[in-house]
Amino acid sequence: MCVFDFDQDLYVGATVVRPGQDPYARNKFNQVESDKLRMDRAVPDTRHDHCRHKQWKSDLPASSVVITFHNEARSALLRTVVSVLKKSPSHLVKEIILVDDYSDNSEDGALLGKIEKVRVLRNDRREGLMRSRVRGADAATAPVLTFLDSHCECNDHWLEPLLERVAEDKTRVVSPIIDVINMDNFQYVGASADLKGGTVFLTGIWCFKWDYMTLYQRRARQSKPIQGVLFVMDKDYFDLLGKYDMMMDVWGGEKPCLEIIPCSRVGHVFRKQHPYTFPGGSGTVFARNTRRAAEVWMDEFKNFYYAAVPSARNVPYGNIQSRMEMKKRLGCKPFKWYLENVYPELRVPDHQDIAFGALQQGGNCLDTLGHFADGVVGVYECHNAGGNQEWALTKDKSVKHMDLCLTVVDRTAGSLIKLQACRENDSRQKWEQIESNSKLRHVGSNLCLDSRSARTGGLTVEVCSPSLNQQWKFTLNLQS
Ligand SMILES: [Mn+2]
Repeated sequence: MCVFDFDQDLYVGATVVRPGQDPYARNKFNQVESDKLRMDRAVPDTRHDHCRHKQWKSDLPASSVVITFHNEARSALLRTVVSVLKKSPSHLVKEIILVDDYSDNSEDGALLGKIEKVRVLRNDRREGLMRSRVRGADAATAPVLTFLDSHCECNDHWLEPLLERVAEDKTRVVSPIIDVINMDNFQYVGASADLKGGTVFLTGIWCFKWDYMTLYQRRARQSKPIQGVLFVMDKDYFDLLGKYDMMMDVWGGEKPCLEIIPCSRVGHVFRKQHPYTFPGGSGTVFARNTRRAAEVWMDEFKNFYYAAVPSARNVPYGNIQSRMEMKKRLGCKPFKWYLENVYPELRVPDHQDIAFGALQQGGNCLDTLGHFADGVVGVYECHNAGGNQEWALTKDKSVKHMDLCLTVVDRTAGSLIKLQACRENDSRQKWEQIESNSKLRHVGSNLCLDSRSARTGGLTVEVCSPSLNQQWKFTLNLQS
């Protein structure tokens, strides 16, 4: 059946939220708002201007789109499928493989099987995201695989630039810029706050960024990993990399190199709480996967991972011998090489650093707010993308962002802290962590870093007290 003949009202209507029911209960996003939308609703073209004039090759390899889901809201799943069909040149989508990971209602997936190009596979027990994706990949018949989350909406010409890159170089794993679909009102908003660092837009290459983000993010907000919302790769290359572990790594936040293609945009419903659950609990699975990834790929840098996630040391990670052999067989470069050549702008802690990363207070982080020398500092919602929220406490007691240091210009309680060029032996720039690394005290004045005036002026120093405004935690304490 042509996708536009599909009876949306019948399909979605069977699972609507009843009056009195919590619209967030089932999906952790507002299902009522999702259900209201037409399956082929228009979304704004969020691409950069220069993308709109580009001509994409038409002789590209076709792709099998693999969408895995478990108890997904029907309206969201349907929009995902429809947007793939509507926004892709027909000859480039060979099939859409829906892998139903044992949803409560098998009809969620089965009914969609009537739509053109859609094939439905159903697991007979919960397998989790990774094995489900591998199952879909094994069933795929096109030369290129596209893995897609089940609550996405593809934007204009999303597929061509991705396929073009993979056609050029089969060892590429590529991804679009992920736009945000608001989980409360389902507005299609634009690029994710996590990308605020901006480097993605300029370079298009984002290797190891996810490792970095998840590495810090995990400790920073105890959150689930950033999932591979969408990525595209050559099927043979996928098989070569040893599917299962590869998938684990991708999901766990680790991959050899993922390239962002800025002219490709896909919207995704970001949720604060990921409802996708795993046998044994996602925390355990995730810890195991990331520890495996760290052990296989990160060489001596794995120590930063353990510093960020001390409890990971106690997580059994199984046998990694075959992974190490694969790494050798493929001639992978050491992690240090990637850091220096592929992602030189990533700052990793150096031997001068005592603490590193974001300086957190609840969900907020110390932020330069884009200011430079003589500017004040404030707090902003933590985005875990480094940038203006990246700080280090060094052995010579400075709190640094690049070559700017937190400076106490006036040693009286209530005075604003300024960013100034770091100077050796300037007592106005000396700080230490006190009370189990939970506060930052200015050494010369014995006053503490405080956020009480963050909204009205900026961060200040105040008489040290048990106030929550003075609780700060670095992502990574290397000497604790
Ligand atoms: Mn998702």
